[in-house]
Amino acid sequence: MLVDRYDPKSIEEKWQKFWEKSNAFDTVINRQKPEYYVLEMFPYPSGNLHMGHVRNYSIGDVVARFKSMQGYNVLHPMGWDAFGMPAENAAIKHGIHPAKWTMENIDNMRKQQKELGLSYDWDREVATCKDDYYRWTQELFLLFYKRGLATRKKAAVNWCNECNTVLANEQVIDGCCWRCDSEVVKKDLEQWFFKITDYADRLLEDLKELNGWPERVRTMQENWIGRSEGLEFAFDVPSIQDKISVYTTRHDTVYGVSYVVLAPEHPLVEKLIAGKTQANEVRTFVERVKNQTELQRTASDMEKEGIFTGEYAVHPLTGQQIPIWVANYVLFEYGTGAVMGVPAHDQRDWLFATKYNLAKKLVINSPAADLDIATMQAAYEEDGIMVNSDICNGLSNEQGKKVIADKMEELSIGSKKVNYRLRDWLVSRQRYWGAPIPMVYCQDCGTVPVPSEQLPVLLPENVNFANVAVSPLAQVEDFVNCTCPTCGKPARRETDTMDTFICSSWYYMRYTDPHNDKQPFAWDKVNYWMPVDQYIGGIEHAILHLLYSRFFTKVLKDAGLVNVNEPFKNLLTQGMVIKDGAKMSKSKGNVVSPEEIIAKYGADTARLFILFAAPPERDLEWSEQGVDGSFRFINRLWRIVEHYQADLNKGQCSYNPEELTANEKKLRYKAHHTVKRVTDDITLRFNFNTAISAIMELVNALYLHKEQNETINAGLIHEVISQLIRLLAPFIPHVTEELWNGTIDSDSSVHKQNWPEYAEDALEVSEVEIVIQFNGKLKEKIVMDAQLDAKQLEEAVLALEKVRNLLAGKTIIKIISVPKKLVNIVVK
Ligand code: ANZ
Ligand code: ZN
Repeated sequence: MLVDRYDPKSIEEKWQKFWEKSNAFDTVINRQKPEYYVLEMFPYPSGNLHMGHVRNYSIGDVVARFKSMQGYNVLHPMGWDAFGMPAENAAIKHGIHPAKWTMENIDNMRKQQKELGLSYDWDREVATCKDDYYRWTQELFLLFYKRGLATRKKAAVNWCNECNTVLANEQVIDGCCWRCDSEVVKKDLEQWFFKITDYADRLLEDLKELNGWPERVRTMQENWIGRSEGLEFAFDVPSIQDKISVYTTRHDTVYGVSYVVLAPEHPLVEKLIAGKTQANEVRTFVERVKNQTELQRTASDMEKEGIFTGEYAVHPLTGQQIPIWVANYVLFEYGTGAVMGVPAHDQRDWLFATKYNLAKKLVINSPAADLDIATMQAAYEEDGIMVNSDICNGLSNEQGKKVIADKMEELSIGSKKVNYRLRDWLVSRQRYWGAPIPMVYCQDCGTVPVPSEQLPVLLPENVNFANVAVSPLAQVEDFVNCTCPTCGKPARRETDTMDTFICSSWYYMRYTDPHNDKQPFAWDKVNYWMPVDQYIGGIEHAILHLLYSRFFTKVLKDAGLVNVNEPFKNLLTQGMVIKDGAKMSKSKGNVVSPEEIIAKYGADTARLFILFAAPPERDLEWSEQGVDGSFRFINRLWRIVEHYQADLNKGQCSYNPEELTANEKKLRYKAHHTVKRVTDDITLRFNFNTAISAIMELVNALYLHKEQNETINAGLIHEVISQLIRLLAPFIPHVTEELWNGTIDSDSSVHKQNWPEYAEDALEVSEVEIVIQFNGKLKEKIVMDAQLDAKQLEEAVLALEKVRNLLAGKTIIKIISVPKKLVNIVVK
């Protein structure tokens, strides 16, 4: 029995307890059913859920519950991306241990998630900071090492002074730290790298397979990988008996070279200036530029700076003397760290040559109008016809590219080359709260991996967080001093920890076998569930997490641990939650806390509002009236079901569709039509907002039906309300459970029901709107009997008075009649 007033608080607590006790969402492998893996990006345990989380999880929960009702075996897990800086900062600031801080936050956020009624299989929960998880992260690190994909090398790396640690390239956003937004500087350090560049071509190529990803994300990854096809060739520098290799994608302009530029970090710089009068001046320049950020060096609106080395190179095709410069805009890490300067055809070089008075030579002429270098105001970067280019004169520059590349290859001066913008992934961090890198340095044996059976390398608990200048682990003697696993002599342990993006690169596979203590996951389990069918998360991970996870999956596939090539088949990037025109965030002070909304209206209202207010991929504007409207809708739903409950309690009885009254037919049509619309909206587009508004219309139709009819067709009402409750179950799981339980069936859960299906015959409408055209132009729209065939329809239309009037004085040439749609009369 239903009470007469909707009371979210008692209902929600009751059903949450019930689901938990009955293990309602526990998942096991079941080969009788098709499987479906839906996943929301696991959160960092910051302490409290925000509306962005609520949105993310509500979307995932609808998909999970919908697919489950459709007969899929659904995996829907949740866990914690639990290592990382904020925990450590809390330790530094408030003296609370990162482990304690993290676990308390997890407890609180899990409680909040449970209050939202999310259908997670909690038995599969993982936290990356627990040793039963990071033990396997360490194992995977060793696997990368064994496969030659983890290497330690010295490089100029990104350093954040605020976070006191290095950062990967992907974590530097516009020259600033992704986490704290302070400026990133370069430091020469020895660090661990994952060789993601070995997979650059596959990461790029396989983007084509990802049809279920937003185009935007694929493009972002494509640009980040940045494949370019060019030519690498060398200029001789006789005075130092050496060569300068350059990489160019515009070798068609090679006859227009007027200088060669080295990156300040280039090893030849010192050799070129040794003993020269300007040596010190160049050195001062180099030191200054090295401290500039990459952004300062490359942004197009930043002034380029350079200095002449005093030396000349020999042009390989013309034999000309070419001055050698050093400039800030050449990056050491890209290509060969040196470029040929072609002022006439590269705007950056144009500005540089203008500033330093270097020669400009036109070698590509515009096909539209002759160019003159003396009057040009900017570089000509377009395609054109080659001039001043010896054997290539008269060719298109595309043809010229080929001729020059072939010639250089023939003369063994150069070779065609593919370059990627993608750099290796810097994975070591000088921080405490991460998975320790399982390596040991021994004087005799060198770098020695910790043997698998000695894992985990546990994080020591007693650590000094006060001295932030030195990595915390490096200050723990007991941790640092160890014995070499190979020779048993005293050795030193690696004190860096892993980038937390390593932990999050494989968690979705661990979910498939979370309690395995022999391996990261078992072959049969991971392959039963993988790939993730639907992944849902924020666009901010378009490159970072999503690229790393793709890389991980490919490496693990090569290592024979999993048999999929790509981890995430479909990706949905949800929009932001906006309030008063700005992203809802603490710093903007416009936060509405989920707890507050749940306390006031209940979780079902919060979920319904969030799902109804905007399609998942669009930004969602928070609105108090909207929340209130959702609450009122649930109340309305409650009252109509309550109104009919006596009839519903009788159980299902049959009705004969042929014997329905016109009003009953209309209601039946509306209900079945709604089932179709909602199913399509969810399946084809995840358009939850339009699905919900269709359901709202059905509720309106029920109210209208109630007003218009004194007699009740119990069979029909039972069918319609049973459909209605099931349609709403994925969106508002608590109240639908209560309604189902109180009226349709007190012995079963609505969430274990089949998704409603529609009967084709119910969709047949008795009347339809017919469009009447004259010579293809719309004249009238008239509601007519839907059963008319083409001939009958034509006759009926011609019999209409309006049509007869329109026809007066005209001759009919032809009539096109399409049943249920239109009649087009061709007249003269
Ligand atoms: C000569 C030239 C003439 C260029 C011209 C362009 C236009 P992508 O497509 O990104 O690979 N380049 C090469 N290495 C560089 C480095 N380490 N730092 C800064 N710039 C570098 O770009 C390749 C082009 O970027 C190359 O082609 C080179 O400039 C520049 F009319 O060479 B080009
Ligand atoms: Zn040793």
